[in-house]
Amino acid sequence: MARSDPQNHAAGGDVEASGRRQFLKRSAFASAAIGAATLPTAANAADAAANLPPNVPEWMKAQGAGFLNPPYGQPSPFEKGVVRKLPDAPAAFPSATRTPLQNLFGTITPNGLFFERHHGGVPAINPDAHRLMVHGLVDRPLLLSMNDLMRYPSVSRVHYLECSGNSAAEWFRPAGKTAQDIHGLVSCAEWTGVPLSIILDEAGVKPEGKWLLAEGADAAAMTRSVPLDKAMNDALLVYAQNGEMLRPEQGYPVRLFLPGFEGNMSIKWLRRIKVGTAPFHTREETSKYSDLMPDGSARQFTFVMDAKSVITTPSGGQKLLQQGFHEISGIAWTGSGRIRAVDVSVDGGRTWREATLQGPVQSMALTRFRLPWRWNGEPAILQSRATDETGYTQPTRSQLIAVRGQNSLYHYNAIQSWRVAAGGEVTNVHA
Ligand SMILES: Nc1nc2c(c(=O)[nH]1)N[C@H]1C(S)=C(S)[C@@H](COP(=O)(O)O)O[C@H]1N2
Ligand SMILES: [Mo]
Repeated sequence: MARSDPQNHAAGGDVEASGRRQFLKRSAFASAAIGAATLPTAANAADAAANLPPNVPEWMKAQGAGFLNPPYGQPSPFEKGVVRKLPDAPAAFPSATRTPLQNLFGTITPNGLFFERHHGGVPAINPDAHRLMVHGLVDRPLLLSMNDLMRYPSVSRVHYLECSGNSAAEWFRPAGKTAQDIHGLVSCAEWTGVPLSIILDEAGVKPEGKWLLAEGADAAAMTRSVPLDKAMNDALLVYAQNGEMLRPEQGYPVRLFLPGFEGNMSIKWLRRIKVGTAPFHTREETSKYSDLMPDGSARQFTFVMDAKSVITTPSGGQKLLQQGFHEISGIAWTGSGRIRAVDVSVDGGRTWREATLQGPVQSMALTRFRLPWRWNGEPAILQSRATDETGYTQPTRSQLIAVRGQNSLYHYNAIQSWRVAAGGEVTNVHA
């Protein structure tokens, strides 16, 4: 089939994935108007043809492989290019890896591809040796083992998580090449855990308690202040992700999860919650995670992530192999509830069409959008623009910069532009 060159796939899984979609469409529509089949490029094209219908392929003539040992499943070896992106330069200390958004489907990020952001590396924590302490302005301080925590009533909810530093390099120039480079610090999962309100009620927050301090058990001792309202409303103490216990890199054995808030506040490896009267002004909310404005003032406690979207197919680094039908598809999200609409432009924002949203559209979760498109082979600029249930619409780059200036790093949510060249190559541009 089209997937005939695994080396090429490893180097640029996005291009190859686009080839695969072409192949699937050809299969579905047989020899209809979609376009002529591309022959495999492998040297052994004759062998490949011998495995195509109506012939019986080699792999039907012998017993298949046995079970894996260790018996934890892995993707097909032909998908080996679909991986988290490590930092470009080997760093003394690990910082972040990015999700290959252009290779994913639907809205759930597989656990092995969920982005990572660590300020002090990943601690190795034996859950039996871990405790969550709840203290400060409470009637009954708690010291909870994982067994204690997991006895409380639990919920499962689908939510995205985005680092507020996502897309930060785009403040200045078109820096990233792929959706993974530019938007890969967002992922989405089904989280399971105990509502924080249950644990706070158990401890009994005193009337003067208004803010929490949440602290992680990593070398960074990542520490943030959380308003009590948020803690009582929808915050979770999460121990499972997409049906299995958290991965070490996502905060095993327990993390705080604050839906719709900047990722930094969802403290991993959570060891301590202290109730106080006011914010604690920790390092991570004074020197970092504040936004320097054009007038020299700094915005602090910018918790809610504004609406954002990106077209993942086609996207930077991919190549349209032929003219004619292509499905434009991408993801949209907002920290203010549900996505209400996504508009798509193929002419750099002059005209817009409303995309179809894949339901159910869940609150503070990635939402998949799709729009059919016929590419006439001429250069095009593809954009998506998300509007959320509050009526807020994702800004253009110039609208965003007009308000925020270019002194800050966090909370870049401008409309992304992908240029499709006449040859089909897709690149990141600032339109
Ligand atoms: N204890 C601890 N919690 C942390 C961090 C950290 O370095 N240490 N990084 C934060 C940041 S900046 C982000 S964006 C998210 C990333 O979560 P993930 O690695 O599960 O994607 O975790 C947050 N929680
Ligand atoms: Mo982050």
